[in-house]
Amino acid sequence: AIHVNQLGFMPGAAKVAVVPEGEARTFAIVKAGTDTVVQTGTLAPATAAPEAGDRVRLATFTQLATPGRYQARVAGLPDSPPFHIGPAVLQAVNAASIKAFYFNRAGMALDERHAGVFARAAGHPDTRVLVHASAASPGRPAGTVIASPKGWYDAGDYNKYIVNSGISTYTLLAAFEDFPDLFRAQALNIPESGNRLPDLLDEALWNLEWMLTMQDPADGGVYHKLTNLGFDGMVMPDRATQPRYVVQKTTAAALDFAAVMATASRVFAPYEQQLPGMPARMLAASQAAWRWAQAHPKQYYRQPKDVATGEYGDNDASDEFAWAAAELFITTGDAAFYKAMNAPALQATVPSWAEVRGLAWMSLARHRKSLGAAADGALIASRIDTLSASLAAAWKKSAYGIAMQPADYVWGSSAVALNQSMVLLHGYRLTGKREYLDAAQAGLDHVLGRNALGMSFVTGYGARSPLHPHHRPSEADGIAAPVPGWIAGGPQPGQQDKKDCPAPYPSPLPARSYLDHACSYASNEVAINWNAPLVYVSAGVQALTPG
Ligand code: G3I
Ligand code: 9MR
Repeated sequence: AIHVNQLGFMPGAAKVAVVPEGEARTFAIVKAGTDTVVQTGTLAPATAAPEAGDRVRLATFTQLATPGRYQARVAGLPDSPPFHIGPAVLQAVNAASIKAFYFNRAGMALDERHAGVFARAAGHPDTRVLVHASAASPGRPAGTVIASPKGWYDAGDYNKYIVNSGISTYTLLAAFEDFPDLFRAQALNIPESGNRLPDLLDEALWNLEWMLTMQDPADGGVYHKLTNLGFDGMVMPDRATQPRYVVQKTTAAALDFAAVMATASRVFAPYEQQLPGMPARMLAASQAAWRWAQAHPKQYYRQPKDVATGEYGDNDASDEFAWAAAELFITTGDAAFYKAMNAPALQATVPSWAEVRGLAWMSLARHRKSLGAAADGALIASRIDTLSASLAAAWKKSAYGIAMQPADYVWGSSAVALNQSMVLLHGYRLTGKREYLDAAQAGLDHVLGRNALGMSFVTGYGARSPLHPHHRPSEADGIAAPVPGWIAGGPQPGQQDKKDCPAPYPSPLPARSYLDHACSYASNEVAINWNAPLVYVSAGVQALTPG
């Protein structure tokens, strides 16, 4: 089959489809459902894709810029799924990818006016949360009851994890910092819509307010997670009523918290009137968490024996230190924080929940014009440019025309592609090198259908998208369609859920090891840290693609 981004392209975007190796040497683009040819072209030479076990050719039709609905056609193959070209093609998926966070809100009933058929009762008020023995302190001995309401459920499960909330919330705030006009004009139909705060910031605030409650006011330490002892069954939130605990303070939680609160305090600063005192409160919380981490630099997460939920464990906090330092430097201007980053020794890498040094560099790049003299502007630019160049080199070599390498197919591979695109968009903003923008577009194309499975991984978007994500509300709500706007983790060969799945995976190959079954938490779960870069990239491609 021919694989293509199933939503479509901005008129000025690079436009590519993937065609299996065969007799044909040419392709055509037709008006969807007709024989009207609007463009023809030559297929590129076939190249091997080890991650997918096949050989494919690229069909490039970048010149086609006339808005419309099209299909790619190659002799001997079925036409591709239809796609659009137009300036608004990404608006709906961008809005839906943010609305997904609203659908995962803890402690709030989703009413019909905002949630439509996905309306549901409130779950997890989290107003009576127990301090777990692993988190006990003199002021809060084990069994102390605290309130820690709001926030988003992490994923397909109903727990709330600071480390993963950190990168997710940051990425939404970063999208706002980079593309404010787009988000100021956006209406998401969430309960806060119309309240003089952009909807994206209202959504982020729902989680920031929860995060603030995860800090122990006595010492600035931050609990790693708020969780049941074990995972819930496949039930709606209001039926999941196991006791909830805050578990262990960790260095990673404190530093991710410090980074996000420092970021939030500058993003919300212009909204002081709407949120009196909030920016200052966030900055103070950030600084207290930073001080706690300085005093506890190696409190790594160790899952207690009686706790079985997600770990988000990480035995290296050096990148979290650097990230928190960078955000505190940007927000306060205090050169001591830049020093603490140890910038000359810090490389840039593609971000993930466990690996956040790249976030430091992206934030510095974004604010480079207003940083104090302490910051090395040339170094900042070179870190982003070097990482972008290496991603672009991989993109050029890859058979499917993406930056993804076989080893990038890990748990949450969809988000690896999108975080690569996020880096590349920064590279493009910084250098204007067109190939960075095109490589970023390719990552978006990958998750929207230009992949070996021919699937858009975003629920409700594209001709073929996941129907059975590992997402408790989607399974338990009695509605056939999954909750829309969620990106599935995507293919990866680990198959850690095999024992829980009645159906076998179709293939062990990295790019094909995927099951559209609710059992498959290792390939078909949804998660806030995978949706956040979808928000960023679908906004960035929209805002930055010229013409
Ligand atoms: O770090 C190693 C690396 O050295 C090695 O090369 C690679 C090879 O597979 O594995 C890496 O470890 C992986 C780790 O993620 C770090 O990315 C593990 O194999 C992999 O099992 C682990 O997956 C994590 C998964 O939880 C299981 O712990 C995912 O990243 C993480 O996104 C996921 O998060 C879960 C939460 O725990 C609970 N809520 C749902 C959420 C999404 O599934
Ligand atoms: O639902 C859980 C999912 O959120 C996690 O990512 C995953 C891995 O930690 O675990 C899922 O829970 C499964 C558990 O690990 C094993 N028994 C079946 C559970 C799914 O219903």
